[in-house]
Amino acid sequence: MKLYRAAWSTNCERVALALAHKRLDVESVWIDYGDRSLVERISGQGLVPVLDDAGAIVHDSPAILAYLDARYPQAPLYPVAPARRAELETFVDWFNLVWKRWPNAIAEELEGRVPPDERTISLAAYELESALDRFTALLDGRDFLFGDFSAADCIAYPFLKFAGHRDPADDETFHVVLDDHQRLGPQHAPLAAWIERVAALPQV
Ligand SMILES: N[C@@H](CCC(=O)N[C@@H](CS)C(=O)NCC(=O)O)C(=O)O
Repeated sequence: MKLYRAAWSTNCERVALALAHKRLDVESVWIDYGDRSLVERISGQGLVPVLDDAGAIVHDSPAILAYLDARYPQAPLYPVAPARRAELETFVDWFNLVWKRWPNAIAEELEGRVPPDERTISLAAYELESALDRFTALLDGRDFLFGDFSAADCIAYPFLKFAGHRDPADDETFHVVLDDHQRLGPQHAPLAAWIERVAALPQV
């Protein structure tokens, strides 16, 4: 099994957590952001992560997590009960389709417009800060977002970890936005503890 990945990639880290959780052996193929030719050739698109499982090519991190869970059911990432699974999938979709738009919007303003639209930034910043309360509530009385470690933790951790720490060498605008706009207060102690808990888990 091969994982095509790139340095500092949040979406690749999702898969790195899942593969280690399932104790699957994988060869990492590190690509350069400036040269997507290899990834484009094998997957027909240029983004990472891409998984090559003995010729089965899967791209898009949520699709890779679902593929891995179906193909390798040990150490599950999704609940078996249909209602519980639907709840978790709803969280994954909310995170990707709603939550992610806020840091993306801020990063786009900072990188694209001169001068940036302050109203867009402040609205998205408000949503990002407010979401910290929701993640904290999800962790009330449990160690992981949906109880046991699951796809929800793989999906969210690589983005929420910036509330805890950022490697100073990682100065990508999107990551700086996640660092600047996710300030934890004492009320977020369960979220801070979860960040450290997931940080301590293995990754491939
Ligand atoms: N929906 C995709 C998004 C993949 C994606 O945006 N990957 C980033 C790395 S985290 C990438 O390849 N970025 C390069 C670019 O946008 O040029 C997923 O979740 O895997």
